[in-house]
Amino acid sequence: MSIWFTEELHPYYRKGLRIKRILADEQTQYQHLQFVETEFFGNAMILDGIIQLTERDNMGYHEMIVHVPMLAVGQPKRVLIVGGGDGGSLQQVLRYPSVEEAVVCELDQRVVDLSHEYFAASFGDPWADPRTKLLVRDAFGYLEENPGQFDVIISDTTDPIGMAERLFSDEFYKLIVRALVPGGVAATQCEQPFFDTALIKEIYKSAKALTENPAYYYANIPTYPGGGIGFMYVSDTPWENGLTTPMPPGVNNYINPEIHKAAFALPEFFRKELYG
Ligand code: SPD
Repeated sequence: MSIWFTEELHPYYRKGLRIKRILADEQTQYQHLQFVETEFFGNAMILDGIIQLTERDNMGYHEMIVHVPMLAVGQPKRVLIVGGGDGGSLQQVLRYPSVEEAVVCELDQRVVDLSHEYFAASFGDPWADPRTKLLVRDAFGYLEENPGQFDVIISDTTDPIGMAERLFSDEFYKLIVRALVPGGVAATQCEQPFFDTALIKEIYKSAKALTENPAYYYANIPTYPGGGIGFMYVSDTPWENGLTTPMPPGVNNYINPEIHKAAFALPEFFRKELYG
């Protein structure tokens, strides 16, 4: 018998994964949290019916959301991850010997606890690293309290639905840029060019009003709608600065210098929409 999990983030588009078994299924204080073992993609985390990551293809997401801003800065010391309670971005951030502190501001402790259990084989235990500081709280207040503090900020969030909607607002981008040191870089989860063109244009407008060199880039992740997801690079520092920075110690499974550069090349329909 086969069991299929079907995601319907958009009312006109569905995708499915065949699953072997349900590992955890609970309603937390904030959301419906599920972990499943899939046939092909390893363990997966699902929030409110939307696939957040799988063991097999998360590297495209985590390596790209982390290394593009980190390499552009060069020697990042203080890093903030907004969301990211699964530990995947944190694992990549901690590869940099220059990092002195990695703050993770995650709202839902259960995401951290269950990811620790079900993604241990993929992410190890980044929470045990002495440089890690986990804050279980809303990121808005934390950003407000910490202007000019971070070399890199990574917004590793869910989709803009319900309480996460404001993580895609102009107000949020203003707070992020305010929390960066001069020349610091933020990279944010910024949805899908086909399905979310209008939203991405709005976010680019905000980023452009706040910084000199924002840009959109993309990664292939088969389990996300449309087979991939994009990121907004937000900074006065050009992303190209990162092309000549050596990769941190450890193994990459997605990013390499060619992918790094090519990720900023956009399909023509979308390039025109975004950059005119
Ligand atoms: N449509 C799915 C978008 C998921 C983005 N969040 C991923 C979290 C991985 N750390």
